Amino acid sequence: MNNIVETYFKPYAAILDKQLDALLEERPFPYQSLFKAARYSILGHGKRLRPILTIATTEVLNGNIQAAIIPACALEMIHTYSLIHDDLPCMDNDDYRRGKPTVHKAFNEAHALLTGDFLLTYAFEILTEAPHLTEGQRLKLVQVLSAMSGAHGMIGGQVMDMEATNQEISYEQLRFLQVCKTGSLITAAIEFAAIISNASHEVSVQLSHFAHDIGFAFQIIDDILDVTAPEEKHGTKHSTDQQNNKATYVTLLGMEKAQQAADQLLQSAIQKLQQLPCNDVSLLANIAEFIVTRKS
Ligand code: GRG
Repeated sequence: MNNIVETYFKPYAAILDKQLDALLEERPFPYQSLFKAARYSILGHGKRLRPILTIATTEVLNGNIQAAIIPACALEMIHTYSLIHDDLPCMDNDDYRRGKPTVHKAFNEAHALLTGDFLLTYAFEILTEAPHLTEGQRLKLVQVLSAMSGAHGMIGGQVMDMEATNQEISYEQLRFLQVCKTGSLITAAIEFAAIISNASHEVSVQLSHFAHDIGFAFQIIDDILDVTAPEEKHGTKHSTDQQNNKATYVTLLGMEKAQQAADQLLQSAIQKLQQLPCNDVSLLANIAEFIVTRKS
């Protein structure tokens, strides 16, 4: 039984929460509502998959885990900003996220927009000051995060996703848009660890293939859960993809084939791990398995 959630996710989620709490400390600023909304959106909720992938990959590569904490927080800030903006009425118009009202419902639309903007800009600020890293490593982290979250990564993916609403798209179009939209930040999480650990070019490339497989599997399972467990996933009884009339792996492949595709990607990801020159890759294999077997 894969109990990686209890043994790894929960302890590191607590460490990440403590760090995020300190980074977003609420003080009597005249604009303190911004910090209130940021804290509301990011603290205490979410699986923390991306930051934990950075920490776990750093551990597998024998890197300095302390050096991975701030970069991991930066990733979670970018991820949270993307969720806040994605939930806005001009995009998916969702009322619930992470088991509670979305930021624009709990505050208002302008606050949600600005809170997302704040987390986006703050992520880069904290990266430039991240401890235990050289200037060169910080610069590479900034390069990777901006590339993966920008036009050729997450934002480009979101644009394709928006334009595909109410349209028939092919499996290949769906795969490409999801690799950009969802896969990019998962790739960034793994590439972060390679930078922090000074991994060789060959190891970085092999890890990016692993990241591709788990990112792809993550999205397929996300689509399955949208149908089978919408309440656990969104806090509502309805499939948001169906409501928004979006093509998903489930609508294009059917439930059974979508599950088979995720299982195959898990096997492929594990094979890639086994080719790494590392003593023990079981931590990453367990996280890959969690991605495919999770229930929310
Ligand atoms: C608005 C710039 C902009 C980008 C949005 C990634 C994204 C692009 C939007 C998220 C929409 C969405 C629900 C995509 C499906 C995959 C996904 C990212 C799910 C949420 O990630 P989890 O399951 O969430 O890791 P938690 O809450 O656990 O962190």
